[in-house]
Amino acid sequence: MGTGFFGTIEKIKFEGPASANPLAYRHYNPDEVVMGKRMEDHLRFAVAYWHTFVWPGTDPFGGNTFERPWFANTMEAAKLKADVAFEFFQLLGTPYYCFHDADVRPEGNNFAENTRNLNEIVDYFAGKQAETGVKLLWGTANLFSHRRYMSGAATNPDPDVFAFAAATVKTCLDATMKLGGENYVLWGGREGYETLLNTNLKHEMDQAGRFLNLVVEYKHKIGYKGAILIEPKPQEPTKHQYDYDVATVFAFLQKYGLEKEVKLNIEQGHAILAGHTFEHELALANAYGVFGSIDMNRNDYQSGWDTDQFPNNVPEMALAYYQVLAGGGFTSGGTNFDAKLRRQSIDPEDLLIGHIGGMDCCARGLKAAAGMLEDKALSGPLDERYAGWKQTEARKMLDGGFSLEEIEGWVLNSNVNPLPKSGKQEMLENIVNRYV
Ligand code: XUL
Ligand code: CO
Repeated sequence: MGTGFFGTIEKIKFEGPASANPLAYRHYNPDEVVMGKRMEDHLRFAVAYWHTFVWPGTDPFGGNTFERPWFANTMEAAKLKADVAFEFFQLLGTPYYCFHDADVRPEGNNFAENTRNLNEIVDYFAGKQAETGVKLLWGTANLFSHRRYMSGAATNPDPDVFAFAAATVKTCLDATMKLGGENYVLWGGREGYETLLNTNLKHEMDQAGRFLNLVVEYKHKIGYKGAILIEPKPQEPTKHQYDYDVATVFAFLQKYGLEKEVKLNIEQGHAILAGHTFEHELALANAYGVFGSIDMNRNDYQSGWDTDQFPNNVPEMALAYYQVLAGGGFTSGGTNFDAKLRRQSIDPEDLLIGHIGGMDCCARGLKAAAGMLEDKALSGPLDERYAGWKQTEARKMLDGGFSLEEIEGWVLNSNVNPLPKSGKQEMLENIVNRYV
């Protein structure tokens, strides 16, 4: 017996591009083979528990617009929420989900109560996962909503908060491992500052470095095989977040000796907030060897804020999946929809429709990206542009075989006299438009 929350809606099926059924996939066809791999195995979709089942539709001017029967701080409500969530995953056919501890368990009065509640719900989830085959893409700890975290968690001036947060991450890593979670994510919720007037920046960075080292040490101690991922974001909630973007996080990882231990979960909307394109952030993570997973949710380009909307811009997604595929595709990572409905979308079916649209757009982006890669439509011209570096002298310049004086000698003796060449941007943009 189901919960009845989604009424008579049945499992969402692929009906092809001509279908006008809002409760069908037009492009996401899990078994379709793209570049030798099933679409489902490429995209590895995950539903975000928090936005889909916890967010009540508030904004700064108004309270809840969503009324869900599980909105109560009790274990009974948490289990009803889990029942609905797993029904939802099955209706959509999404293979994965993600959660924060605070999304899934009632809030307790202290650490011991929180842990007891989390463990009870983890056992409940384990049963649901076994029943349905749905898997955990990543777990994480909410170290930002409770008022104890108002001045940060790992970077709080108060060591008691650091300790509470560290102990909480331990329990969440235990929970993630128990549920077979393939990654553990740390987004630096309130790890940042509002004003330097009350902030010892160097002390806080050292705290954050120690905190992450503790997590990595514990991961190895318990033999957790999943990836530890940091999710960059430049601002919101704090004015300046320490994990600003991929470049900033990589420098942080290097400084604290973690660049081989930790990878990145890159969110589309956060990349835009940082003044980058999503593909820039993905390309940089690939270049540094720290790409892990993605949160595929966009912002409203006019609002300049983190609106966490479902993706709907196929050309942007094609360029994003191009980077993902060019880097070899996901290993432990996947495509998590860290996306919420608009607060007027109050019907249960809206939850499905939001995800269906996002999944269809991702599928179109993936197919376009695969087409470009298979045809070498972009990599061909790119290889040609850099072909000069295959020459003997060029290789010597790069691999240390030439000093500055030797380069001077080569330029003089061979009369090196470069001629400018077209960058062909418009031609390349037109090529992309042929595929999307
Ligand atoms: C916040 C955000 C988080 C993380 C998980 O902007 O993206 O939901 O994805 O804590
Ligand atoms: Co996110």
